[in-house]
Amino acid sequence: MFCFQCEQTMKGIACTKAGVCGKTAPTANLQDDLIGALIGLSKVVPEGDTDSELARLVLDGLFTTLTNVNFDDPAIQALLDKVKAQAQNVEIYDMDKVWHNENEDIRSLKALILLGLKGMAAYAHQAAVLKYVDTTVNNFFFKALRLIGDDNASQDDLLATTMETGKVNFIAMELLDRANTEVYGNPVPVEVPLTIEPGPFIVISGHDLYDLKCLLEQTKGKGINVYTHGEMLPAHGYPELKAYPQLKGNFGTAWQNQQKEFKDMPAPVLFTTNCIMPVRKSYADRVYTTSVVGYPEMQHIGADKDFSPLIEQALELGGYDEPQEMTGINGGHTVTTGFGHDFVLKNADKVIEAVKSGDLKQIILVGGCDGARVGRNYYTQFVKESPENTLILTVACGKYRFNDLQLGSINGLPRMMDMGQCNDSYSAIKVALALADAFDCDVNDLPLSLVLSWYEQKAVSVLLTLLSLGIKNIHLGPTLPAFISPNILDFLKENFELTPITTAKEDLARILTPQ
Ligand code: FSO
Ligand code: SF4
Repeated sequence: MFCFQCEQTMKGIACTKAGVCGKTAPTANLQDDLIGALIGLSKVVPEGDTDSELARLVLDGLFTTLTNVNFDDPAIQALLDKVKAQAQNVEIYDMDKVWHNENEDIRSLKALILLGLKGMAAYAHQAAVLKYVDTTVNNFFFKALRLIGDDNASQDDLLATTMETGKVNFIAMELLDRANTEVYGNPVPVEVPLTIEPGPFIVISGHDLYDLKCLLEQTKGKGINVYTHGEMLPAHGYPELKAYPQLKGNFGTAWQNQQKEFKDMPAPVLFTTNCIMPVRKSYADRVYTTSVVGYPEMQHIGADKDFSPLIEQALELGGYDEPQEMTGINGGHTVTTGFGHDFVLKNADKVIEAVKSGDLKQIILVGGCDGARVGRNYYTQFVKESPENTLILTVACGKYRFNDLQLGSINGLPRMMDMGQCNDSYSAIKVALALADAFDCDVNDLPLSLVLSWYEQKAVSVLLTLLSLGIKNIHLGPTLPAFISPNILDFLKENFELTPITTAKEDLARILTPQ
């Protein structure tokens, strides 16, 4: 096996014997075959003519191979068979030609494109579930896969396609934003309790709001409470979802703590997307997967979204007898979310006024994934030490490091605003572009800094989007991706001023010093 797609890759180089994430070598090889088959398929499909069913298969295939999504070989094999059945002459492209390409810059660019595609597939998949599809996005998957499978692809072509991946991912994120806000309404700010009430409950993890909606419908009037987990937290802000009285609060913190947090939980948990970790015996009887998620021997809920097995088990287990006062990482009892672009832009005058009066010196997006690496406490320190004249915007699961802190307010706006899941980076970009308009300046001249944390491939696609929009001076951590070669890194540093994080103190000082 060879895999270096995520931040926790072995020794910062690659997993070659088994994945640090728990992925076995046979599973990794099967996933490579699936990608190879998708590349093979892209070569036999007429260009620019992808029907939506075929595109959906590509989304399923790519999403399945994201970090912490599917560990179940029979499920991956079934998808592989489905791809091969699409045309008579689908050849499985040998992925070793990518992973072990003797030109490390070509390998690096092909990896950047492929991993960006995987992230984008996750977003397009979530949108497609709500029947929102986009032809440009769908066609691009095939075009980019073809290029990855082209042994003579030039560095220039690959570089151009890397940037195009970012551009198209922006369309995919916009599509998903439209899907979520049109179907569930524009998010509104909401305070979410971390206390678990007595009685039966179900925990729902991952990013898919449709799965949550189905679960809320099916638990109506059954005396079962529903708690979000991980990236599902921002669901509380959507009017159509928060209207369900049994959607009570949020359970636990970010994905990497699940093995500890689910251990004694008297309730079932549903994984709708990443991040599922190797399931420990202590809670294996309570884990359910759906959609592209899979784990050996766990019960999988199919496309009919019949959640009755979870509902029955929740009732049987009965939940806690007493309220469980759980807290965030910093001891807080509640967290807030729901600060999407609609809310922030409606309050843009307050932000603009605060900047003009000097009350607000810098807006800082501290966003991205969480993970197990110790160095990630940088993000907690960064937010804790950010001065009172800064506004912290955040997205994705890295926020669990600081989202229970009380940071006060500026001009009536909370100093920390959770804009949502990683895909809601779209909201942050939309706000940044609108502010640039209002100040009549380039987005890079705004009092705005980006301090990002990455873990898996959705972060890669978001980073490519930011670069494709010409957004510079991004601070990236906790470590740099193994798949970026020294030359490509130099290119990114020179052209986009991409900067590795240092210490919270140093980076804050640099960000807050006028250039
Ligand atoms: Fe986190 Fe996992 Fe959203 Fe990622 S839950 S790490 S960027 O999958 O998707 O932020
Ligand atoms: Fe290793 Fe990450 Fe790949 Fe898992 S997903 S095998 S941890 S690089």
